[in-house]
Amino acid sequence: EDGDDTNLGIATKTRAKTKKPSPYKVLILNDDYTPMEFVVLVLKRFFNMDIDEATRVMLHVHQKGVGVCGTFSYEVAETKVTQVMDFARKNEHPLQCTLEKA
Ligand code: TYC
Repeated sequence: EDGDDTNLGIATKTRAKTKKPSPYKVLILNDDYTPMEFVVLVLKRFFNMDIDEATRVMLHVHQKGVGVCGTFSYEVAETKVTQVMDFARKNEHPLQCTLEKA
């Protein structure tokens, strides 16, 4: 029981609204030129996957065209996309990465 003294003994617990951030998926796209090894490295480096998970996700993308790297707040997802795109460009690979509301 909380709140003011107009409360006639009825429990009326309230919470201040804490805004949970809406989740965003980071997606990686297939292309014909980026080496499989490089994609695995990206998944390990930026999404903390182990070698088995990174290989599984990379092969999924290779076969299906797109795959999910993870789900994050908008801010973190945007940062991951920028990091991956910068790393791919620096290494002269056409790898594309984007985000989508989950
Ligand atoms: N299709 C690429 C190849 O055959 C491998 C690849 C996988 C590229 C996943 C991008 O997101 C990707 N070398």
